[in-house]
Amino acid sequence: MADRSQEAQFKKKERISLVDTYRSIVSYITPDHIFYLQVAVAIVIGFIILYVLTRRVAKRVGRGRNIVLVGGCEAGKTALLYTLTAGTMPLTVTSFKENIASYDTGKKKVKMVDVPGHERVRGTVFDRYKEDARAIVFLLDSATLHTNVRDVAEQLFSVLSDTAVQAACCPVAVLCNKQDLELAKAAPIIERALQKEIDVLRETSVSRLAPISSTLGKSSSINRSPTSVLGVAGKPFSFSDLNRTPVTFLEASVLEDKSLQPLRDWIELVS
Ligand SMILES: Nc1nc2c(ncn2[C@@H]2O[C@H](COP(=O)(O)OP(=O)(O)OP(=O)(O)O)[C@@H](O)[C@H]2O)c(=O)[nH]1
Ligand SMILES: [Mg+2]
Repeated sequence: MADRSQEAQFKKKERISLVDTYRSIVSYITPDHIFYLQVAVAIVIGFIILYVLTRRVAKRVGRGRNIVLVGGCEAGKTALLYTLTAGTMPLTVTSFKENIASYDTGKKKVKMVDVPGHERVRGTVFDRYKEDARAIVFLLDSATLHTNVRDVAEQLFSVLSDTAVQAACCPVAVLCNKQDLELAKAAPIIERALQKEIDVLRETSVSRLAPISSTLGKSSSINRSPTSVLGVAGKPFSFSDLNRTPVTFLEASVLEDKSLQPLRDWIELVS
C-alpha cells in the first residue's frame, strides 16, 4: 500500500518536472528564435519544392536513360548491341523481341535497347522505350539502301516526327552500317538520298499520315500532328534544320571494331 502511494507520488513529480522543463524552454524562446525557426522551415520546404520541380522538369525535358537502336530488318542492330556491350559479334537471327544490355561509355553506364526491325513488332517495342530514350541510333544497311531507300526514309521520318522523340529532344545518329561491303554507299551520299525522300514524304505527309505511322508497326501509338512540319516549312528538307532532334550521320562496320569509334564517341557525348 505504502509502495503504491510512493510510486504515484514519484509519477506526479516526474510529470511536474516535464511540465517545468517545457515551461523553461518556452520561457527561453524569444521572438528571434521563432523567426529563425520560421526561416529554417521555409528553407527546407523551398528545397523540397525545388527538388520535386527539378525532377518533373527533367522528366519532361526527357533526359531518358536508354540508347535505343532502331532500323529495318538485317541492318545490324543486334550485332552492334553485342559487339558494343560484350565485345563479340554473335551469330544473329531475326529478332522478335527487344534485346537489352548495359553499355559502359567509360564515364557512365547506360542501358542499350535493340528494337527488332520486323514490322509486326517494332512499333510496339519502340513505343515502350521511346519515352525514356536519351538518344536514338538509327541503323541502315549502306549496301542495300538503293533498293529500299523509300522504306528506310519512311522509318526515319516516323522516328523524327514522333512527338515523344521531339519532346525528349532526342539526338539521333544515323549509322550507315556495313561499310565493309563493296556496294556500300558513303554517309554523305546516303544523307542526300534520305533528305530527298523525306522532302517528298513531308509534302505528302498529311494525306499519308496513316501509312507513315504504320511503318513503325500497326500498333505504334506514334503521335504526329498532321499540321506539324519536319524541318523548315517552305524550304527543301534538310537534316541540319532539325534543332529538336539533331541528326548526325556516321559510318561503321560492326565487323571492324575500330570503325565503331565515332559511334562510341557520339554515345559518350550524348549520354
Ligand atoms: N558485312 C557485314 N555484315 C553485318 C554487319 N553488321 C551486321 N551484319 C550481319 O547482318 C546480319 C543481320 O544482323 P542483325 O544484327 O541480326 O540485324 P538486325 O538489325 O538485328 O535485324 P532484325 O533483328 O531483323 O531487326 C547478320 O548476319 C550480321 O552478321 C556489318 O557491318 N557488315
Ligand atoms: Mg536483331
